[in-house]
Amino acid sequence: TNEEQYLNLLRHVLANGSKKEDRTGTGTLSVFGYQMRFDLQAGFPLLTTKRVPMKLIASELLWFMKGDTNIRYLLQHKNNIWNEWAFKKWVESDAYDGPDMTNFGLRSQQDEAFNAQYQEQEERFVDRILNDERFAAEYGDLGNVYGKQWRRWETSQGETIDQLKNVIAEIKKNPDSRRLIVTAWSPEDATPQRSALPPCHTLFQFYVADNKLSCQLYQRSGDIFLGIPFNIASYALLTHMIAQECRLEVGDFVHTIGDAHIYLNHLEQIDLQLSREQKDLPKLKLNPDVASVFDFEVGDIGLEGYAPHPSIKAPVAV
Ligand code: DHF
Ligand code: TMP
Repeated sequence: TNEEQYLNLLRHVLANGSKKEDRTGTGTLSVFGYQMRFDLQAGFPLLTTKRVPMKLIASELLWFMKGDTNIRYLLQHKNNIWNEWAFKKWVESDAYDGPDMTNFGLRSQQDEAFNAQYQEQEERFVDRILNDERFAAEYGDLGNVYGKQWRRWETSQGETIDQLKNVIAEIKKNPDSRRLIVTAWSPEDATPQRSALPPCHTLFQFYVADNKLSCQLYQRSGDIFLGIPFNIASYALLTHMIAQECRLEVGDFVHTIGDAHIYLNHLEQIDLQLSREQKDLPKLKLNPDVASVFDFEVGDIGLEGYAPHPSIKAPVAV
């Protein structure tokens, strides 16, 4: 089944992963190169062995599709999943004059008193992004992340390329093309100065056969417990939306991962998840009246029959 693909990835990395240190100082079990395939006709690939918040996946994807890179939109949709990376830029800037937040991700997990300080600073930050437009413009922006790369790619000639719009036009005009690619990775931008987090989903490609639209993602780095369940659902949703506009059925989502890792502070959560029985996958319900992918709003995206096991909390490595 679809969910089995993911559960097998968990088992595979637990059994075969190498102990590997990482940028965040957390430590991981990791394998290099892994592929999953989800048949989108067999149900929407949202995990049922833990609750995955579809509303957050939808608002994040719409944010990318609008070409927006400022977390203000996410916060207005009560979506906090990118806060830490904007906050990091803020506390590392010259304008920040609060208590020292160096390495806040790890320290907040180890030190109660520090965690209280950190929570307070992050709350203030979020408040200011929501209420102070000038502050938001300066410190809410994550730089050259997905929205920018998909919709407003900058060439060395100073032109911009709308990769997402172009690829959709090409799917309609030339569905047999083998060049249906959107890339987020730019060697120029993959530096800490130019993007808060160099794109994890590096490149994706579409494919049409038998009147079905398939999508494959190459993800250079995957946090298997936290990020990957979001990424699977997000690209599955994107494929459904584009298929609707192009009047195609959906085919497969193929997910290829480079460094596929389990953070060492997620092991207990994963044991719990693997002890649970899978349930039936939900069905995605898109408003059929939306004719262009760029017109979708959160309310046009619904799920039917999602009755998962409870969510499982885990710390995110920053
Ligand atoms: N860094 C790391 N280390 N892992 C990531 O997965 C990750 N993902 C990013 C940015 N940086 C990252 C963007 N996507 C969550 C999920 C996806 C995501 C960021 C965070 C997350 O924390 N999910 C929680 C609940 C979120 C909530 O309810 O607010 C989860 O349990 O799925
Ligand atoms: P890295 O830049 O050192 O690879 O760190 C990025 C971390 O974020 C890594 O654990 C992968 C994870 N991640 C995902 O799994 N999915 C995502 O969509 C994003 C943005 C990050």
